[in-house]
Formats: sequence, C-alpha cells, structure tokens
Amino acid sequence: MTEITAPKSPVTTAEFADGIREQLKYSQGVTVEQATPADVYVASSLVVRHYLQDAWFKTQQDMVNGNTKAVGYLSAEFLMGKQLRNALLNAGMIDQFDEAVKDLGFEPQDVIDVEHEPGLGNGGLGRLAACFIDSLASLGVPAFGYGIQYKYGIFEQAFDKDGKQIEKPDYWLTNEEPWGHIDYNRSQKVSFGGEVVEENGKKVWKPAWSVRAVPVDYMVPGYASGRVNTLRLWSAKSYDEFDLLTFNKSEYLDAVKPQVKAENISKILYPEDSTPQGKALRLEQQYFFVAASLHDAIRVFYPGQSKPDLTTFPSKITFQLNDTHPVIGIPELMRILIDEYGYDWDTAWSITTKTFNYTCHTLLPEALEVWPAKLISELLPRHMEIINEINEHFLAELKTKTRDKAKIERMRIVTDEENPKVRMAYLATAGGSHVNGVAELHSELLKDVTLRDFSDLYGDKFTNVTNGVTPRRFIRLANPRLSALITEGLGTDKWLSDLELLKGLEPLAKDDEFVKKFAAVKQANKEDFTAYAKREYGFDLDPNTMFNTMVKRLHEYKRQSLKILALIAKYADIKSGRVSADDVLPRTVIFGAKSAPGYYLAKMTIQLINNVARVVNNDPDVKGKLHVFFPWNYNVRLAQHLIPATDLDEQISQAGKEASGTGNMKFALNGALTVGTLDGANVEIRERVGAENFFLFGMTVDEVDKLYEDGYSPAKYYEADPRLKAAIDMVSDGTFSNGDRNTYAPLVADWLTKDWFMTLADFTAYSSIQSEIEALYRDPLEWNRKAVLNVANSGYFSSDRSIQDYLDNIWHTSPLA
Ligand code: CRA
Repeated sequence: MTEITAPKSPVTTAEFADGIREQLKYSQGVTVEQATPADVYVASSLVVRHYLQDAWFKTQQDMVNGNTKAVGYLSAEFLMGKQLRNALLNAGMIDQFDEAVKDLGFEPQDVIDVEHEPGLGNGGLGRLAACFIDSLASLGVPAFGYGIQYKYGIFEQAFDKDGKQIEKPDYWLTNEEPWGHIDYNRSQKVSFGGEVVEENGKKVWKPAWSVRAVPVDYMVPGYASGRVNTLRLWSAKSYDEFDLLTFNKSEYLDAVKPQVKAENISKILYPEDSTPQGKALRLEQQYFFVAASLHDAIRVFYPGQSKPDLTTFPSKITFQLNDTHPVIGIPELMRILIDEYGYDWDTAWSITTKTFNYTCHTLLPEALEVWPAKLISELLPRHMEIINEINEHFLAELKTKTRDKAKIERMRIVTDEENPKVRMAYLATAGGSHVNGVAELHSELLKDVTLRDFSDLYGDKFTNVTNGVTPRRFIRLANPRLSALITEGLGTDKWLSDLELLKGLEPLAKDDEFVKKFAAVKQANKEDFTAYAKREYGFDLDPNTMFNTMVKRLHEYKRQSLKILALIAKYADIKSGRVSADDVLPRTVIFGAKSAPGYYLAKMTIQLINNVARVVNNDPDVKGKLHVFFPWNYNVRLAQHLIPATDLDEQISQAGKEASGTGNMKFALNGALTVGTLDGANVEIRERVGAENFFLFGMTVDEVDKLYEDGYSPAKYYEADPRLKAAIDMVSDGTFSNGDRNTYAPLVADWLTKDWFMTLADFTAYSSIQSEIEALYRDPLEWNRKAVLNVANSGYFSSDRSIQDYLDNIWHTSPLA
C-alpha cells in the first residue's frame, strides 16, 4: 500500500472545466469554440488563482494578526520558471486540470507550452530565490518575496551562422500574464536626487524626482501546506504621464521624457551574473525595490497606524538581503526611522541591525559590490550622509574592540581616499545580525579570507546555510517517472515534503530489479529528451550514448574551457589514430550557457563550442562516437527537460571559486553521477553520496593557493601534456574556424599566458578520470547502482532543509500555527 500525502484538490474536474468556461467568457471574451491554447492557458491560470484566493487571504491574516515573525526575502532576482504546472502541483489540481482541459477539447501539454517563462534572474542566485519562496510557503512560514518586475528578463540567446552568441530582448510581457496581479491602490512613492537641508535642526531630504512603485503580486502556493504566500514584484510607473505644456508646444517626445525616465527603472534585468554592474541605473533599481518593500512592510504590519511603534518591527518581519544588491535597505531603514518617524540614532540602529541579515553568494573579490560615494550622494544624498555616519559609529566601535589600527582601516565601510567608495558587503555585515555563505567551504573561506577582519571581531555573526533546491519542481515536475519509482520504492510520496526520506532507497541500490527499473527510467527520459531536441532544435541525438552535460552560465572560473579542451583532445586522439574509434565510449556532450553580453572571452568560448560541435558532428571518422549538442537559450524549462536525461554532470570549477552551485544538487537528485572538483557544495554532495560514487579530480583550494604563490605558468602544462598541446594547437590552427588562425587567438593567448583559473593545470587529472568514468559506464548495472545511491543520499539538498536552517539559526521564526 502506498501512502499518499499529496494535497487534495479543492476542486472537481467538472468545476475546473466550468471555471475555465467562465474565465474564457468573462475574462477572455471568447467562446470555447473560438478559444486557442493561449486562451485556455490564461483561463486555467485564473481558475487556479481563484481557488487559491481564500488560502491567500487566510495566510495574510494569520501573518498580520498572529505572533509569528514573517520573512522578507529581498532579492533583485527571482528566476521563477513557468508557473502553471507548478501551481497546479502545489495546490493539488494537476489531474483536475488535465481532465478538464481534455474535456474542453485541448491537449494539456499545448496549454502548458504557451506559457512564456519569466526569466527575471541570471542564474543560480535568482533560481535559489525562487526555490526558497517555494519552500517557505511549503513549510507554512509567512513570507514575502520582494523584488522587481522587470519588463525584459534575461536576454533570449541565439547563435549566428558563425556560432557567436546574439542577444535578443526577452519581452515576456508581450501577451497577457495571468499570474501577476497589479495593485495600483497599494503603490509606494520612491524618490531620488535633490539635496538635504536643515529645517529646525532636523535634516530634511528634498528629492528632485519620484517614481511610483506599483506592486505586482504573485501567489506562492505551498506544497500541501494550505498556505499561500506573496511574491511582490515592483513595477515603476511615472507620476507625470506627460508634461502638458511641452506637449502643447508639439514637442511630443520631450513631453513623455519624465515617464520614460521613471519607467526605465524596472525596464530591464542586468544580464551580469556574479559580477556587479556599477551603473547608476542599477543603483536606482536597487533602491527602488528596497525602499518600496520596507514601506510596504510597515503598511502591512501596522495597518492604518500613523504613529506605529516601530521598535517592534524586528519581531514582525526579518529581512534577508540576497547578496549585496538590496543592502541600500540598511541606510533606508535608518532614514525611515529617523527622518520619517522621529527615532533617535541609537534606537534606529538597534532596530535596523535586528531586522537585517545578509547572504553572500560569491568569493570573487571583483564580484563584491562597491559604489562610488559620489554616485550615491547624487542619487541618494541623505543615504550617503547616513552611510558616513554609520561608518563613523562603526569605526568608533571598532576602537573599543581592537588596538590594531591597520585592521580598523581595512574594515572601513567608506574608504578613506580622494574618491571614497562604499563597500556594500561591509555595510551589510556591520548593519545586520548574521552573515552566511551558501555552502560549508564557501562559508569557511568567507570567514577566513574575504571577511576575515569582521569574523575576528564579530565571530558570532557568521554562519553557514548550504543551498538547496525544491524537489517539487526539480524532481516531481521535471521527472515524473523517477518520482513514481521513488514513491513505489519508499511506499509513500511523503518524500516530496521530507526529502531526507530518500535515504530509504539506499537498500534498494543492492536490489538488481530496482536498479534496472531505475535504468529504464533514465533511458525513457533520454528518449524524451531526444524527441525534445528534435522538436525544438531540429537536432538528432542518440539516446544510446552517454549523455554528458555541462549547463550553467559561461564564466571562466566555471571552466567550460576544460571541458571543451578535453573533448577536442579526444577528437584529436581519434583523428590521429592514437586511439581507435572502436575503443571510444559513445558520448553526447551537451552544453547550455549564456554569456554576459560584454564578456569577451566567455563569448569567444561559446563560439568555440559551437564550432567544435559543427566540425565534430560532421566528421564521419567520429560518427556515433562523439557528438556535441549546444542548445541555445538555456533556461529553467530546458533544465527541467535535460537534467532528468543526464548520465554524467560536470561541476569542474576551480576549487574555491564556485560558492555553492545548485545545478550539482539537481543532477544528483535526478540520478546523474558527477565529475567534479572539491568546490562549493560538491564537497558536501560527495561526503553524502560517498567518495566511491563521485568522480573527483583536480587541485584543492590549498593547492590552488600554493600554485598562485609559487608563480603559475600555464605554458609549462601545455608543454608537459602532449594531448593538451594537441588540443590547444587544434584551436590555433584553424580546425574550428575554417582555417582562420586568428579567430581564437585571444582565447589561446589567455590560456597560454594567464589562465587565471588554472584550466591547464587541471587538464591532465581531468582527462585521466575519464577512463574511470568510461569503464564504469560500460557496466550499466554498476553505474545505475551508484546513480541510485546519489538519489538516496541527496535528500539533504532540499531547499526545505535550507529554509529550516535559516529558521533555526538566522531568522528564529517558525511556521504559522
Ligand atoms: N552565480 C554563485 O556563483 C551559487 C549561487 C546561489 C552565485 C553560485 O555558486 O550557487 O550564487 N553567486 O547561491 C552570485 O550570484 C552574486 O553572486 C551565482 O548564482
């Protein structure tokens, strides 16, 4: 008997179908006969919202009226992925939807497919935020996600005929978007610029211009919790639609300028991933959503009160700063408390430091945001005054803690130089209660290296919360076959809300019958993906080869170069006759990666991968042995198709550079084996799944540091390994550029003279582990046994566990009763 704990549908199939009919009629204005899948999609989404409405009200009421502190997750990015199926799953209505839609004469898949995924994030950080709000709702913790409703999300990637990346705008709001409810009646005013004057001994900010922040609310239904939280994304609107005087003078374009300026704020997501963009508009975006959110929280928790007692604010809501992007919230809350509500500095500081906590998501020093004080002064003059004052108070406090003057200097929030800068990570550390990294190794390095001085003096603030992913989207929705097998194996579907139960599969790894069923699931997923690749990309895959995947943003530290060089070396092995094609394990190498539009070497790497694919895929000498597939526009949807179909996953960043990674977790949970370095969460994955079930290679953090110290010379490695030399020479000699030797010259020069992330130094180790991988893959039963053990031991990597860690160690709050 299988125990079923999945949520029960609040609606019958007939009611769902009636709901769709009604929405088609009254919202869409079409008859069932006229309706297209796009109409049915909108109507169905509205039906889901309709049935979630009461739970949404109740969650809000319980939050405001009860004593459970809420969580405000402040994030510049929420990479949500498609909404409809996820909402149906969490609310228990999948079957009713499927049947109702069929009854109306439509294919459920066609309806699901019309949804354009909201790409309001770059990669890991934004997707993590989306997993976290899913888990908060699923655990029943009252929470808001607060962010920006960008009009254009992450660009749509295409490749031109030379294999270069081109970026196309992602205007995801082209068609009706039924999930976001725009609430003009709860807008907030956000101001910028101007000056600070003194009036009656008080500082008064006289801003130069303001925009209207309008909330767009997304329901976030918890899985089987009966709770529905809110993702509130702010959209910028102008107060002055246009200037009538200018308009009357027939200067029409000038007349709409103020509107354009205001609405530009939420127009576009910056496409940089783990590197900051020091542009004024970016700071405007940050302040815009944070200021609106803080005022919104005060409105929500002190309804109708003109003189609320804000000393209780930290007991109403705790704000998590998702990286440094929302850190301007610290001076903003100080300003609100002092200027708007009349609190003194010390009271305001005590409230503020209790309200905020900060998560750091990177270690790359160049990725920590630093703003010129001048820019902040121009845009937010009052905030810059407050930041300077925070800095002064902080330095004074430091003097009571240490006599080490050099240390105190190093810890300045505002640097002491001709053009001072504000270090946002330092401001966040000083202005919040806790600082956490996103995997054990990362948190250690944060404490011991990046924020060493801070952890010396404020050791108690530092903690770790290892990232996690939601099993609802990334196992249940992405991999229904594996989900069914897990439920069968465990005799319950409870693992979907308690992922550690996967441990119960461990004994089944010894059961050959179960392992074979698991292998059959993987094979069927590979066949599905093969059909998907054909349908969506016109590409032929062979599901009887090993599917070897590397999907993530393109970044030098992630080392897609290592993968492509190893692939070229293998190709060269066969071409030169060093290795017989018959001895090569047939492999399909799948890449997915977007590059920041201005990142020169990353874009060149994309071009190289595409051209290696072109050459290899058209070479009869390697036919059936090596195949390269680089689907463009990697996004959440593609991830959901590809991850369940992958045999071998690549997590090969230079040790100490990938803060955590979350793709690594999704692959392990879907039964891929990992080849990886001791970096980020790989370390913890390997610990849990067992060293014998993980392909480890490469230098450790200490070895990397030592090599930097000793002086790293990549050319030495090029000379020492003939296979590496052959691969790099093949890139230089025009094999992948129609004979042109200049095309990749900058990339090759970088490898041979700089190679900052030591790709060449790790090449030999990476190549030699491949034989181990291939030997194991030739033994399907053993391979799949290890894959089952990966699934069984990865339950820790649920975002539910991450959220529980935040609750216990940082937020100190709990689910609603
Ligand atoms: N780029 C890290 O690099 C991490 C995610 C989520 C990143 C990843 O290793 O898994 O955050 N960092 O914690 C980041 O965005 C600003 O820094 C990422 O997504």
